[in-house]
Amino acid sequence: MVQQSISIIRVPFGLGAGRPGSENGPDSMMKFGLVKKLEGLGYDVRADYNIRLPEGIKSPPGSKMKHIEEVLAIAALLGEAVYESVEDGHIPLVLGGDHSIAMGSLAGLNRHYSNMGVIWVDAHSDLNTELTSPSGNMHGISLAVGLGLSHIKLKQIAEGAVPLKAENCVIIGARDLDRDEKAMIRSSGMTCYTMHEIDRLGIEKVVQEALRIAGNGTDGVHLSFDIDSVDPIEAPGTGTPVRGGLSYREAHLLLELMSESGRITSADFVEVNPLLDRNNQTSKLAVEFIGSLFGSRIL
Ligand code: HAR
Ligand code: MN
Ligand code: MN
Ligand code: MN
Repeated sequence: MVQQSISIIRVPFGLGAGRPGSENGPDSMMKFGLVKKLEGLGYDVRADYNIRLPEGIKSPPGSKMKHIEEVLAIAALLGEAVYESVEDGHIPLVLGGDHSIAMGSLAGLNRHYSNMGVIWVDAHSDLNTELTSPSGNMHGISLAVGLGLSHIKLKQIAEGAVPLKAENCVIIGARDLDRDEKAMIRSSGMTCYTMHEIDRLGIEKVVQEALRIAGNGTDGVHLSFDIDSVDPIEAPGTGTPVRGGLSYREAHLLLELMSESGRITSADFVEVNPLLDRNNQTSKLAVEFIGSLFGSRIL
């Protein structure tokens, strides 16, 4: 069997969020042993991408969406890196940064996969557009961009990228949705498992269904994991914590089931904010969770 290789792509960028700190996420996850953990699981690990904002890119003051030019510049560079790594046969593992960077992952992956499914694990749905965003924060619109619902199109980020199909996109863990986002979920026909459904159905059933929906007729499944999906008791180090989230055990099982399925072809881990953390517990948790996604088992 050929050894599988993971390409870690660091994106130390936090301007898509409303508060600073998530730009330190990649370094923090690296510091708490991510490479060693993945190597210990038998992967060949490359960590050669570090996506940085080029000099001189600055949004005009007063634009409704804050730091839009910076976000789009990072997305274009990340899209290139993700595309290159997946074309080279590596599994892209993108470390954020705030969740606006997912636009870059989606655009780049979209050039390689012709019909990709997405599982978006998040307290939020990130389905605002520039018209509906209550905050102007770019991390609140990234899934809308992926679905072609925003004026910002994936093809502006990576040439040839087409929108995702709503029928192959699934949100898990939602519990803080804006009014227009709720309408968007209903009208788009995508699947959203809120915490309410997780409580009623159980996380195992939800994950099985999500994998089925995102995997149905698709040639790849991208997992975009926002650490604020996890309850702030376990993951306090994040910019927009919302109580009532996934327990440690639910999040852990979710990632193990995704690993077991063999369906996940790339992943983002975003919104880890070391400045807001307590004793680095969120960074360490993220490293542990990435291990679960890549096959770490209790026994
Ligand atoms: N829905 C709100 C907005 O658009 C809050 C978004 C919160 N951000 C995230 N993304 N962490 O998941 O501003
Ligand atoms: Mn190469
Ligand atoms: Mn998010
Ligand atoms: Mn979120």
